[in-house]
Amino acid sequence: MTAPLTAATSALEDLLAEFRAGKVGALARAISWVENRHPQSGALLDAVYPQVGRAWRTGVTGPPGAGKSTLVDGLARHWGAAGRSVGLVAVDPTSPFSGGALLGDRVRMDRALSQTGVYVRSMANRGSLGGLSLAAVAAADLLDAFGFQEVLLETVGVGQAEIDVAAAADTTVVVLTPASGDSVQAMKAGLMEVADLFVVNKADTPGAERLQTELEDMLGLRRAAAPRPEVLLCRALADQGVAEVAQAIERRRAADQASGRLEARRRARDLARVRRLVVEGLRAELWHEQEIQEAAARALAHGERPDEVARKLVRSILEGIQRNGGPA
Ligand SMILES: Nc1nc2c(ncn2[C@@H]2O[C@H](COP(=O)(O)OP(=O)(O)OP(=O)(O)O)[C@@H](O)[C@H]2O)c(=O)[nH]1
Ligand SMILES: [Mg+2]
Repeated sequence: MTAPLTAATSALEDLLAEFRAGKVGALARAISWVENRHPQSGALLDAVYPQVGRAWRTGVTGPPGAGKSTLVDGLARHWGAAGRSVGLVAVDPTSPFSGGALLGDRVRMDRALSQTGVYVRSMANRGSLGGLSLAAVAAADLLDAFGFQEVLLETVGVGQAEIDVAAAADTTVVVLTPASGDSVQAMKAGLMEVADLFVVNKADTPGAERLQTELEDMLGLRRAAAPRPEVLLCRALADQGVAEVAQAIERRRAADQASGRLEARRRARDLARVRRLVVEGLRAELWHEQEIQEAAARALAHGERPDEVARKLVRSILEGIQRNGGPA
């Protein structure tokens, strides 16, 4: 067993050396490691952790087709032109009607790629939702540790996992469009709670001002105490209003930094991540245990109820941990 272990260690060391030397290829490989749950990905993230925390993270979320990629592309170009290095994680859109959305994203983002200092990485929307979120957040950490000053995270805001990813940012931008029902969808999906800033995109189409007013009214009712999100109009496709969105993001984070809200949010983010990693780790460790599966199958075959079986199993697992001296 010595040889494979040594090989794994040196693979990690080689990757780290190249990563620290600023090689983009090493960054790409590092992200693949976390995406594919490479056995050394935990050690990799531990090793770069001291360099994490310098970047500003902006999450951009919203319904499919709202113009998130177009806006993100504009923000990347805006910050790139201002001399800031930008790293971008786009969690692949799943909109069934677009089919070629990923390719579309790549084509639109090529403009950003051609700008020096902008790195774009797409991640596949596959595996468990929790796994996706964790991989995307880990990718953001890697971009941060690599030295990018601005880290952008694009996710489709339709499910809880995407909202979690958005909540993993320092500042969360929710993109909506005047297309009917978007404001209702925003409330339903819990996007109202995660948003630090609303962008009403496609303001060249009818109903944009009305949606802006609706959102402002809702925010006035719901969020009187917390800092109230600004609601901006934007035409991302024509690059109109994008600079204003960037400035609003900068205003918001300066305010959150001054108030201590940013620090609190980063702490909450780390805590949530530990919690999810623990759950995921336990699930991976335990559920594959042949014994547990067999015990569950036996109990069910004896007519025990699923809830009862689960309770008993949890109790016996905890007893096992205590016999072994408790958690480390
Ligand atoms: N009219 C109009 N169309 C826009 C605007 N911004 C983006 N679009 C178009 O809206 C469509 C979707 O844009 P994307 O940027 O791919 O939207 P998205 O939210 O990233 O989409 P998914 O990632 O698939 O959820 C594209 O055809 C864009 O050209 C805008 O300001 N006005
Ligand atoms: Mg997109």
